[in-house]
Amino acid sequence: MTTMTSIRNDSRKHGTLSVLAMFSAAALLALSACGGGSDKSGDDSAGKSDNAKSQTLAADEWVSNFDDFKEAADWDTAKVVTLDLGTDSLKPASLALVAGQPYEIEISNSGEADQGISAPDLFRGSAVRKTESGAEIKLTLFDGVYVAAAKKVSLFIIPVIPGSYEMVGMADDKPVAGMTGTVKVSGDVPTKPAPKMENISTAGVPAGAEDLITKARPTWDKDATAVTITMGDNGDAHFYNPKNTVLKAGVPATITFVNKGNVLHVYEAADFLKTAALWKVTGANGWCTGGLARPADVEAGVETSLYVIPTKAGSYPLTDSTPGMESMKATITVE
Ligand SMILES: [Cu+2]
Repeated sequence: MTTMTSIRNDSRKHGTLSVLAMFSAAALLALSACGGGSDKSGDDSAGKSDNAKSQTLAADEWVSNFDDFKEAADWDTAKVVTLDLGTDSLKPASLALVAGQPYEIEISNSGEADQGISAPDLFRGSAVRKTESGAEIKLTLFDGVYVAAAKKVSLFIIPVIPGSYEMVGMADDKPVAGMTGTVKVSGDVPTKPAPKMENISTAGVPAGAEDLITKARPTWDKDATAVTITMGDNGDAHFYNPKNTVLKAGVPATITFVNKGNVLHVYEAADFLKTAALWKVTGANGWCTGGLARPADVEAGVETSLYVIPTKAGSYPLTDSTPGMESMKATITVE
């Protein structure tokens, strides 16, 4: 499987899943909805249903080329929309968005406890760039955004597939009765770029991840290996400390990246993260749950924690491929 290996390496180099996703998308073009202009696939049998599918989000589909939307968008024109998590209510209970338009959804929590929203269908049908939760959090196919009491989290998102999507208010990992809302995405499916719809199984979330997390969550604090990886810079020398972090397969791990340096550093550990079940990634103001973690920026003075369960033994690279950061090389070893 030389081809697969080279694709994987390539995707790691670029720091995102997009290369891998695009290759798979090309192969699946004939089978999946791709918006307008997909006729050239030459597969007549798939043509008609493609069109219908491109108007609504089919079960188990997601916008796999989210990165194309992120790159094409002019984020200076992002519309700011606010959503408050109040006591037992979402304010407003309905958000009206337009497909293809970049948004910053500013989610505040005026309640007294930590709360969040779960909206996995909206996220599947959108290109989600990131959240800013007191740390940059980049997740693929995640399900929830949580905000600490009295804090704010920004969600940078481009809705892609029009439709009506449910938001469910969450506290203590449970839906809050009556705390529901709707995101109505109007307009047409964008064509530049056009969405590449894939089955969610192509996203690379390890099989059984959700069950592993559900079982581990109640006793996480007691069971988890807590490790801190410091990111630093000393003149031209940039580094992670320690050089090797050892985890155990099947044992929950809370990995905290702390940037004690003066400049922004990135964690890239795609090969490791593809084998890890993910509970959440946290910043000072909130966190996001589920899916697959992608490389993210950690600004000077910031810390972020990844709650994961490694599932596969191996030695995995941790790098920052930003030019000038070549000295940032470390290893995550799973025994
Ligand atoms: Cu760096």
